Amino acid sequence: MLRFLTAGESHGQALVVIIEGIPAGLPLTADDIAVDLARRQLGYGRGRRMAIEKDRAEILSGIRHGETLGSPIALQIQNRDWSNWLHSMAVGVPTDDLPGARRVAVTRPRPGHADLSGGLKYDRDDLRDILERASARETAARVAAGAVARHLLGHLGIRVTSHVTDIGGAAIADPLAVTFAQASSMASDDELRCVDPAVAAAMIRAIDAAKAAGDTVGGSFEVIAHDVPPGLGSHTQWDRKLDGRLAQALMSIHAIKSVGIGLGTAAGSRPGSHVHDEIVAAEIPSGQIPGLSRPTNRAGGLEGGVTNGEDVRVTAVMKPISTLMKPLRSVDLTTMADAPATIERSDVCAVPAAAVVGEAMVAWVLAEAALEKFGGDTVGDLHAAYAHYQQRIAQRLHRA
Ligand code: EPS
Repeated sequence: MLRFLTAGESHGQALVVIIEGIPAGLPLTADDIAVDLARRQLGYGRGRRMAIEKDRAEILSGIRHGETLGSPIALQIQNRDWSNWLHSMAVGVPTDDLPGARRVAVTRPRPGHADLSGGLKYDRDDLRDILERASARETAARVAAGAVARHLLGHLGIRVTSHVTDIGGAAIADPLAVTFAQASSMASDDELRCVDPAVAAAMIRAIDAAKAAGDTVGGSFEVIAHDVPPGLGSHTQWDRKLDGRLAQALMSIHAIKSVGIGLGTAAGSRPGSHVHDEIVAAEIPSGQIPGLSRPTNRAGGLEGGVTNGEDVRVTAVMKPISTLMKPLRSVDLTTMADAPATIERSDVCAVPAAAVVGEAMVAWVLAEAALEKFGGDTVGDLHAAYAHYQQRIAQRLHRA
């Protein structure tokens, strides 16, 4: 069983993640995790916080001499900004000698944020008690966990990438036409993560316009997993269907309002002949099933909740961030009088960063499913089971 838990407030001391179930013998360093953490910090339209942070995961346990031990892996990402919040975010009752700004309580909930519902649910006068944990800063911890999962998948030859398909209406015409090779060949410091330069330029204009108007923009991204074997997930029970598990994982990312697999919502308005992917015999397979090819991949690599050997393609739609510099109407909960919503330092657009978080969550779910199917307490056991399975499929299809 593979699982992870995160802890940490946005302006607290650190983010923490505990990962359990990674087999022994996986080579892993803090540098391996740093690559994805750096990618998550990028993106045109991010706020000033990203200039303060330089996210790096310190490995506290579970790894010795560069290899996993099979024991829980604990990672910690320091919040550099913490030094400016020692008074406001003190764990104990703050004393006057603590440095950092004296911030007034947040009492005017932002429409779209967890402020109002969280404040009522947890009975907090200062909505900061909610927004600190509701903040998407938490996704840094997820990306660290996802980087570990990505490494494990790499040992099975499975790779995961993403591309941004829409920001504020500036959209790629046919996201499914974008290949894994195209998406994964983008520079790791690409600020938009969009494969079409003309669309990327329009995205920049959309972000600039939103910023100038004191507004925010959302968009969508697609995560693509390549060289995924057939048979991950199962058709036999609702909570084992991999499409459902991927949807839950992506939907849990901050501000995500919709998730689609393959064609996604477009599948509802086409006839079956324009939705399903024909199966043809071919010497060169399109995916991971020897001797078979699928000329299209509208199913996004999932049929019956099971991977079918084609690329797994999952899209997610992100709403615009809810902190607006030109705030929407709200109510001050201390006086119950109309008042503009609170303004917190935030981002104008975080879709490119969300795409990196999406990769992490997809990598996590695929690693979970791969470990369920192939098992093993060591990476060697995992490899052996995987090789045996590939051989069995080749024999079944008379390819070996
Ligand atoms: C952050 C994501 C955003 C930030 C946050 C860091 O979180 P939120 O969901 O709260 O808007 O803007 O930074 C701040 C809260 C800040 O102090 O600027 C992230 O991805 O790390």
